[in-house]
Amino acid sequence: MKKEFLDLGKQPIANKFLKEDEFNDEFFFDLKVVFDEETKLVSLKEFVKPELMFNDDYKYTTSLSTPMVNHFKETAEMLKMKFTPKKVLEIGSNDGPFISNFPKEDSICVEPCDNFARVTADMGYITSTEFWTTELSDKIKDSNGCMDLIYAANCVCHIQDLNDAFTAIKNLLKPAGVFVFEDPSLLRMLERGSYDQIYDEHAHIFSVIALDNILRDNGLKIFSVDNLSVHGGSNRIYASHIDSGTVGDSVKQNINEEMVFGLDQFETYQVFADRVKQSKEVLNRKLTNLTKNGKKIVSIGATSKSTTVFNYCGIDSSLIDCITDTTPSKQGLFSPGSHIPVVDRESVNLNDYDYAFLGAWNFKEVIANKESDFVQNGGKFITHVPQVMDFS
Ligand code: JHZ
Repeated sequence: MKKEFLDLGKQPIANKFLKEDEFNDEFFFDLKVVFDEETKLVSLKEFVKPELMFNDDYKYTTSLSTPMVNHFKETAEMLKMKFTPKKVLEIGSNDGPFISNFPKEDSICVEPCDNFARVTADMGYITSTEFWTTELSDKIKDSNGCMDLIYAANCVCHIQDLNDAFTAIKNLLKPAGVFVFEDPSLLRMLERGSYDQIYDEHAHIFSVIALDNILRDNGLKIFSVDNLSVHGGSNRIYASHIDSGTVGDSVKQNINEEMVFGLDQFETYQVFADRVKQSKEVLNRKLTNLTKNGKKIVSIGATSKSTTVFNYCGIDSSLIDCITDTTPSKQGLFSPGSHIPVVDRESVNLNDYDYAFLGAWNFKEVIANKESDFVQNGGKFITHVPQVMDFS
């Protein structure tokens, strides 16, 4: 049985930055979150049609994030060393920072956002623009055979029908092949109070407990887990066919840690929901008081996460002047739902502001280093993770 524990209100498409003339037609849905007592999976109550989120207009561009480009290069080198894969497939390849580390003749991309699929196709990789399904895995199997390595980063948690997604993996994985995927960690989200990991694209937030249950139901098993710092705390899951190889200690350790925290218990999520409600009140009050006292606030990073925060906490352009973002395709547009202008960092003198909210709190150190001049001039950062606070 699925039990609801959190209601984040009406939310728009998190990555759909808008022009002013699109404000009136904006799509909203109820962002509610449920816990499945049986599989222990945390999911959205209502899924948004994938085509509304992942299309030719998708804005999140992986290669514009230098820390993530380095992360994918290191990950690719590590996987090559560990598994010496020949045939590689990446699901959700975006503009290719992971797959570009593998030879074109033996690698395949799956990317339903046409704007990014064109990039990897132009680089010379076979690229399918279909969503990841059993049907697609059949087609790839017929034309290219089975894979040694199937990889996906920040993508499996976007797939609504996990049973179909994992059946498709099983179908296309060689008997000794590995399926490696990384997504935000539910444990880190609960520890850090980072409820903004929840938005339309994230159909599920994974615990190792739930993934182990669902992968096993589909003839696969987890044999290793890496805990990563990227995206505010993620897990990299290594899975294989259920009858292949042994299970490493990291799997038991992660499951134990999650059990001790109570990720298998509904009550844990009720406690989290109370913390989220409090965080909303404190953040709204803080920004409102600062504005009343004549302070000017900017936000850094027009993230999917900040779409959740701004819409849930009722934060709009009366509280935050503008959002700076390094992604050219977001600049000149307005943030989803809250309609705050998104501008190029270079067009803003940060010293005109008293406070900078960290929409991209997951890059806190990178941003604080870049913006040391702002702090030297008396500027302060505001974050809501792990709790609402300012710091310099
Ligand atoms: P970032 C996206 O989430 C969406 P978002 C997606 N669903 C997902 O799962 C994760 O990524 C992986 C900008 N920036 O990475 C660049 C600055 O402006 O936190 C980005 O637009 N200045 C696929 O959107 C944004 O912030 C900077 O100094 O929550 C960061 O987005 C830096 C470092 C970044 O992902």
